[in-house]
Amino acid sequence: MRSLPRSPRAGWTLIEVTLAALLVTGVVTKAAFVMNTALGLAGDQTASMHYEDQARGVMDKIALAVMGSDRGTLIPEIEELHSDSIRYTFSLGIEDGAVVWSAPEEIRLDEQRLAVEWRENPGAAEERKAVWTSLVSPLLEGEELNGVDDNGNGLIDEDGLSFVLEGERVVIRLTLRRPEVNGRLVEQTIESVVYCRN
Ligand SMILES: [Ca+2]
Ligand SMILES: [Ca+2]
Repeated sequence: MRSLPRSPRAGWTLIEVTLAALLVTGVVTKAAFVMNTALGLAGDQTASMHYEDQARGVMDKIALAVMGSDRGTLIPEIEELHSDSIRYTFSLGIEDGAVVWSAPEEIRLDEQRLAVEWRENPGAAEERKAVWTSLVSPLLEGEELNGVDDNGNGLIDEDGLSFVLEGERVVIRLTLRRPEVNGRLVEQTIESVVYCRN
């Protein structure tokens, strides 16, 4: 993200500050909302803030990767369906008049459905991988595996990490969760809409 140029005048008006804040948050997280459930005990609120920070950090990494990718290289290509993984490549620049492409990369829910994994050259001998979080919920907050859209977001039985292509937009949804000592679940859900740069 680029920082906004400073105003030559002394101080910003409230409207300017509000617009700047909207622009900055809007670049990465166009439509973000956080839902908290299963809260109530004193310690839960602190834990909730911790997971919100972590969820935002992971979402920022995913969103930046998708924003930097080339729209035409995204897999899956089918629109409107949710997927628990996304593959992409991005331009490294122009050399001798031709675009030089990156190695393929993938962000996915791992096979145990607990971690967000980033992989470069997925499945190949030279695969590199990193785990971005291992606190993913198997299903998105409020969703149960029953063939019904329980949380009312238009998707049926969507995973704790999901990608939906809608034209030029990619909608990313993520729920992190951890059972607390007393057995209560703390969940944090973030939804971001990003546009590919190319
Ligand atoms: Ca749903
Ligand atoms: Ca369901």
